[in-house]
Amino acid sequence: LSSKDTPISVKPDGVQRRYVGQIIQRFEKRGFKLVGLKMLQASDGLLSQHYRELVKKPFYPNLVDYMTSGPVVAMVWEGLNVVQSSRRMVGPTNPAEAPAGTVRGDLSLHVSRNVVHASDSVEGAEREIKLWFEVVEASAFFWIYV
Ligand code: DAT
Ligand code: MG
Repeated sequence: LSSKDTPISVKPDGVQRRYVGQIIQRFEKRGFKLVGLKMLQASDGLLSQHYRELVKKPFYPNLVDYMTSGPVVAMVWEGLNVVQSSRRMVGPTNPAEAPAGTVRGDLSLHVSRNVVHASDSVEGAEREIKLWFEVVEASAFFWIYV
């Protein structure tokens, strides 16, 4: 794992609203490289580890209902300063505070339907990649996340 990798996920509302392609395009245009991609139905167990700091929050049951309401498109992106830069591209947690030009600012309105996930730190990115993906050597020259 490298600090040049970060997970980005399209949440169920983003998939349902057909935003997967647009979201991928934003990160490709910026210059990041897609190194992992899969569609999956998140389980309660996976989410309780992913959102382990939030399980006691009053909104947590709603968060799980939302995150399990349909498939998620989970990705890993690679590139210079990708954790911080992708987080900036995604925008603040609450779309009401997200500037236009950010994914959340352009595509969403409400904190409980904020379209994408991005990690907020290198440590968090590493932890989440390990939780959601396996890394495999695809050839002598590169590794991919599956
Ligand atoms: P982020 O997704 O920007 O990293 P977070 O890690 O603090 O934000 O929270 C994870 C998700 O939980 C967030 O995308 C939406 C939901 N959430 C956070 N705060 C919330 C709140 N006050 N009310 C409802 N949902 C909230
Ligand atoms: Mg977070």
